[in-house]
Amino acid sequence: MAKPKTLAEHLECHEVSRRGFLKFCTLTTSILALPPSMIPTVARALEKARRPSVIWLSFQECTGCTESLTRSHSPTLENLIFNYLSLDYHHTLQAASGEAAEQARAAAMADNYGQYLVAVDGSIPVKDGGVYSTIAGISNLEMLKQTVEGAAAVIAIGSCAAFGGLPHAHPNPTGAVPVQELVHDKPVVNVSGCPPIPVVISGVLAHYLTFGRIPDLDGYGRPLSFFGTSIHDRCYRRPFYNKGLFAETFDDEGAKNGWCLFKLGCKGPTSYNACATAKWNQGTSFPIQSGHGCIGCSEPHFWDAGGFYQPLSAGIGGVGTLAGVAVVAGAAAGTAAGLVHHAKRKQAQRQHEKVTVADLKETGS
Ligand code: FSX
Repeated sequence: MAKPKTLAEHLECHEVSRRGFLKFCTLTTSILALPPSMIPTVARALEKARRPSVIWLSFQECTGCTESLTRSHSPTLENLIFNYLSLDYHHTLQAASGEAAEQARAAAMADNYGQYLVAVDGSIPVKDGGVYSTIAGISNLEMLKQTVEGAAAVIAIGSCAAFGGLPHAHPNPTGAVPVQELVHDKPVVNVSGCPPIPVVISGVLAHYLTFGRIPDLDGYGRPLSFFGTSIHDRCYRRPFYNKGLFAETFDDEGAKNGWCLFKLGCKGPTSYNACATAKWNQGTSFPIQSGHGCIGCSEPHFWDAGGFYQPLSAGIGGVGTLAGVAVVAGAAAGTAAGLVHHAKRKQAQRQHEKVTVADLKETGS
């Protein structure tokens, strides 16, 4: 078998221009939240990188995660990155079907043993031996076990794979569980969201490609660089929140003036994701910008928690009887414990940034 090529060699074979490569490096640097001065260093690191093989497994899900990824338009990072990876198996996107598809999975596992990445979307049914979802004659449970065995790391894409999601919601008739309940001997990255933001999926892959390791994670196993701050922290409606200006219904003057949606059930203060900064549809908008509160789809148990249109808590800083900024500031953090938690996340994020820059210096020497 031919020795795997470095990215630089692969690009040369495929006649990708230097300009195209540097564009990719610029996007990667930006998505990794590194300063523009790091672009040459990222370029040096990527030139030497080897294209990782990615095996993508889809289990109990609605295909929204793949839909999300494919909603990107050229020339975005999402499109570029698939030139920089070897996506060897993906039920929805691959041309092969039936036995040929399964042969592709087997070949990718054998050829890249110990080095390939497994991306999983959807949860895994384990009740009654996993009979409730099968592919190619084997249960999802068996396919996950087989495929993960020789993997370097696993990326759980979407809230179903990360936390169980909709299939896991009460009464969970198939006994659906997330990847992290079944995989204990490999690193697992949770890219939650229902669906997850495409640039977050590609950002995690870009991080692995650049540094050869998974990114630093929060307490729920999510990459800190995308899940390190709450939606509320980055929300452009935050100044209205701080002033105590809230929409009370979806069609009142407050709503028309773009005031805060907290009283309409927005879960931004307790939801961690990059929607307010990365946004959707090539940075066009995100739910809050479109007039609907955040439903917290990237947090565990969000389906069972429900209450999409109920304020987080009537007592959370006394928003019902607003007396001024100080009161609302209390709601911003939720509780003193929330503030401590938030500070810890910030500290971890700063640490992460230091580590990634240091790693790059090493890799790109
Ligand atoms: Fe789940 Fe994804 Fe929601 Fe759907 O693959 S996270 S139901 S968007 O499709 O798994």
